[in-house]
Amino acid sequence: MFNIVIFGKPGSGKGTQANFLKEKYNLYHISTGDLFRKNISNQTKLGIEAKSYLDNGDLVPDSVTIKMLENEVLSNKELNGYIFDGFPRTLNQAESLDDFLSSINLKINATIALDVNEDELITRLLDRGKTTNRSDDQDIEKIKNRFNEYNTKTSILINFYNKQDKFFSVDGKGSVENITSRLFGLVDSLI
Ligand code: B4P
Repeated sequence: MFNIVIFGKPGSGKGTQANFLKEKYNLYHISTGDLFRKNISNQTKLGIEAKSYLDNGDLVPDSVTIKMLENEVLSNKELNGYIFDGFPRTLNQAESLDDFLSSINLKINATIALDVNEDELITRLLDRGKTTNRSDDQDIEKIKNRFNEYNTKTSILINFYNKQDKFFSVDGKGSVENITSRLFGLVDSLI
């Protein structure tokens, strides 16, 4: 199996590119953001708990997120691997993911970051906010809070995966097609 973490700041295109990667390499795509939004729209207990965090652009507590991720992996085992989109986002999540995967004889093969500057990200997220009902995309202060969450809690994972020789960065600016080609080139060289 080949398991990928797709990594980057909010709006860097993780979800967009994960959709192409999953098709080409027959991977199961797990987006923690999408899982939370599905639970919120179905008004499940998990969704009710997560809603205020998403609305404010805060990270949902690890206690909730890690269990949800593990259940999703265990329920979907048939494909060539997993693409983890938006997970891990804290050191605790990254360590838990390594421990959990190792308990089922799997590991992360590569963490691939999409590198995009914050000005471009603000433009992308506000644009999406005009056409969807995502409240976290409609307010610049909430977007800045999401960057702050990334900078204080998530960016340390670059070092975590670098130490394991699993961290790769791809230029995330330009057309979606060009970025997809860069990602395919990188993954082909690693498989
Ligand atoms: P996510 O759903 O992961 O949202 P994201 O980081 O904003 O999006 P992504 O990077 O996937 O960007 P996308 O491709 O959509 O998280 C939302 C919230 O959920 C978090 O703030 C947090 O509260 C919670 N959460 C999720 N996971 C968690 C975890 N592990 N722990 C705790 N909390 C968690 O692209 C963005 C936009 O850019 C789109 O409109 C897209 O069309 C556009 N775009 C993409 N590529 C482009 C390109 N090349 N050029 C121009 N536009 C582009």
